[in-house]
This record gives sequence, structure tokens and C-alpha cells, in this order.
Amino acid sequence: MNLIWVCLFAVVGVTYGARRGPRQLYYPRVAYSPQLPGPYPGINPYAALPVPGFCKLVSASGSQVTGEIYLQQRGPLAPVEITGMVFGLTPGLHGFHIHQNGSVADNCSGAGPHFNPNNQTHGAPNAMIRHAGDFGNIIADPYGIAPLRIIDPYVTLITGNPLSVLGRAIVVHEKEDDLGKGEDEESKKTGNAGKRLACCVIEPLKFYA
Ligand SMILES: *[C@@H]1O[C@H](CO)[C@@H](O)[C@H](O)[C@H]1NC(C)=O
Ligand SMILES: *[C@@H]1O[C@H](CO)[C@@H](O)[C@H](O)[C@H]1NC(C)=O
Ligand SMILES: *[C@@H]1O[C@H](CO)[C@@H](O)[C@H](O)[C@H]1NC(C)=O
Ligand SMILES: [Cu+2]
Ligand SMILES: [Zn+2]
Repeated sequence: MNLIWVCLFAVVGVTYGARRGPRQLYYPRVAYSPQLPGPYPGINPYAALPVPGFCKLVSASGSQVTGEIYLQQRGPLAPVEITGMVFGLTPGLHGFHIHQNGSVADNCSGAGPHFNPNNQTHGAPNAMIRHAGDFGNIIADPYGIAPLRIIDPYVTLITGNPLSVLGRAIVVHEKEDDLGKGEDEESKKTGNAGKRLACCVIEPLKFYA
């Protein structure tokens, strides 16, 4: 009798699991658009694959900050992995964001505001309400070196997707990003991360010269 129940539960469980389909990510992967078709909201699984990105930081005037950053995404539904090393910082936390414009002009001010296609307020990388470009802080050691490894499920490296960061700028800031938890209005815009020390434009990674 017990065996029958076990078999019944197994069959129902497997059927239910299959009906639910692949695991969904928590974050909206596309600027909100209710009429998007298909089982993967905002993503056409047959569309172009993610393009690996590379970004070589250029220091703004008065700063010595440099570094190299790689971005990759192991499939259309995978999170974006950001790895690299930033040098020449003061020890401690430094705001690290994707900004809207692919420009490093005028001491990085050409990069414009935080990348924010969903028109949200500034927040922590693990918050539901955040700019797409809010990657929080990187941490520099006593030598001023910040190794980084960020796994982000919000943005993509798929060309043409509204949340693609390709061609946009990465900016490293003077101060700690308060992750939108500050008292003032600026906290909900920039996280009070201060001056822009270095920036770069994310370009497709070329595997050969
Ligand atoms: C960059 O910053 C430096 C020092 O703050 C300033 O002298 C210079 O005019 C700035 N350059 C631009 C293009 O804004
Ligand atoms: C950023 O790009 C937008 C749209 O192209 C443009 O309107 C804006 O002036 C740019 N911002 C800066 C700081 O260059
Ligand atoms: C973005 O949000 C702000 C405040 O929530 C609102 O005032 C503004 O109209 C929104 N802009 C767009 C383009 O939806
Ligand atoms: Cu920033
Ligand atoms: Zn932000």
C-alpha cells in the first residue's frame, strides 16, 4: 500500500516539476513591457548569444586609478559575471556602477547618470528596487588594490536587449556607495559615492589581435 503512495507522489511530483518549466530569475530582465511573448519574459532564447565584454579603466584627471574588467554571461538566462582588478585606490570601499553613456569624456562626467532603463531609484545590487547599473562597492586592500568578482542577474550582455551593458561605461568612485540607504535625496540617485576616479567603455572582448 505504501509503495503505491510513493509511486503516486513521484509521478505527480515529476509532472508538476515539468509543468513549472525552467527556473525563473527574480529580476526583470527587460524594461517593463507586458506584451512580450514566450516562456522566457524579455528574452528570446533563440536570439544572439551573450557577447563577452572588456573594459580598460582610464583615470580621470588627478587620479591614479587604473584597472581591467572582464564581463561574461554563460547563456541568455545566466547572470553576468564581472571580474577584474582595480589599482591605485585608497583602502576601503568605492562605489562601482555602470553608467548610461559610453563616454569617458570630461573626467568621466560624459558617462552620464547610472544606467537606469527601468526608471528606478538607486539601491543595493541585491535590492529589488535599484538602477540596473548599481553594482554596489568594490573593496580596496591596504595596497589600494581591489580584486573583483560580481555576479549580477539584472543586466545582460545580449546585444539589443534594453538591459545590455555593452557600449556603456563603468565608473569607479572616490567614496563608498551608501546603497540608497542614506538620509538625503542624493542617496537615492548616486549613493553619495562622490567623485569619478576612473571609467571605461565596455566593448566586445576580442579573442585575437
Ligand atoms: C578634469 O579635472 C581636472 C582637475 O579637477 C580639471 O582641471 C580639468 O579641467 C577637468 N577636465 C575636464 C575636461 O573637465
Ligand atoms: C547621455 O546620452 C543621452 C542620450 O544620448 C544624452 O541625451 C545625454 O546628454 C548624454 N549625457 C552626457 C553627460 O553626455
Ligand atoms: C520615472 O520616475 C519618476 C519618479 O518615480 C517619474 O516622475 C517619472 O515620470 C518617470 N519617468 C518615466 C520616463 O517614466
Ligand atoms: Cu557611478
Ligand atoms: Zn544607481
